[in-house]
Amino acid sequence: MSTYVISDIHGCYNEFLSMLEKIRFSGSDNLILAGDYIDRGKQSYEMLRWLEQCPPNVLLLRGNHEEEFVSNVNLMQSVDLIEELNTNFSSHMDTVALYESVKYLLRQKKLSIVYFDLYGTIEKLLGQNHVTLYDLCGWAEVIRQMPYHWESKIADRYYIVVHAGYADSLQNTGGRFDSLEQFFLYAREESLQSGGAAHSTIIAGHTPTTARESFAYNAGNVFRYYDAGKDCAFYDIDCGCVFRNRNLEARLACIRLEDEKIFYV
Ligand SMILES: [Mn+2]
Repeated sequence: MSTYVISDIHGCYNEFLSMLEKIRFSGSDNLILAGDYIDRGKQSYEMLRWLEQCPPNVLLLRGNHEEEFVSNVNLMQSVDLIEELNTNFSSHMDTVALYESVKYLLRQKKLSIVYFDLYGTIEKLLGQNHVTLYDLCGWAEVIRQMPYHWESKIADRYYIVVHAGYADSLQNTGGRFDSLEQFFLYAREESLQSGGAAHSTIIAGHTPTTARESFAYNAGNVFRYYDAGKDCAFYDIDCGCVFRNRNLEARLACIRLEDEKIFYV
């Protein structure tokens, strides 16, 4: 039995399946997915369908892109109520009309929100996959069940898996985050500067190791940093898979916690 972690699939469903094949993932293994299943990539729909029927030995954690997806769906539901649109949740055409209403109200600056469907994922789900508000609400509900982090002892080491970074209190994070949850979802170099936990290994994603300007740049290899003072290791396993069409270094990574072996596709 092994425990695997993958992060930042971003709609790269085929690569995700290739990875499951490569690690010969089976019913006796566990898999932790560290969030950002959707947006940017071509197969967000396939990922969402996979999430809604994912096997019991898979733990789904939340990424910032999921959090934002829920906000988008919440906004659509609010507009439906406030504008009294009486959207039929099972009607694709009604859902498209509601989407257009939200866009219209945003253009008219009649909503307090600036961003809506920033990556065009909902537009694509509507245009290519003919989804309905019922589908969108179902996926939002799956996401609302997702915890922000997971922790457990494996082979005498304490492991924490989280989307972006881990901190046990907001105190030392310099006031840049409103809540610990925001830190879990959005931390970048802060996860090294003010995050961490004593005698632990943290596995996160969020910052592509293909981004040359980022703290975690490592030419598309998994980034590892060890803080000897805290005895805390930090892994960034987001190797930028979704950018592979414009970056030769980009790929999907997976780490096995029992021996910290890394796999790539
Ligand atoms: Mn992210």
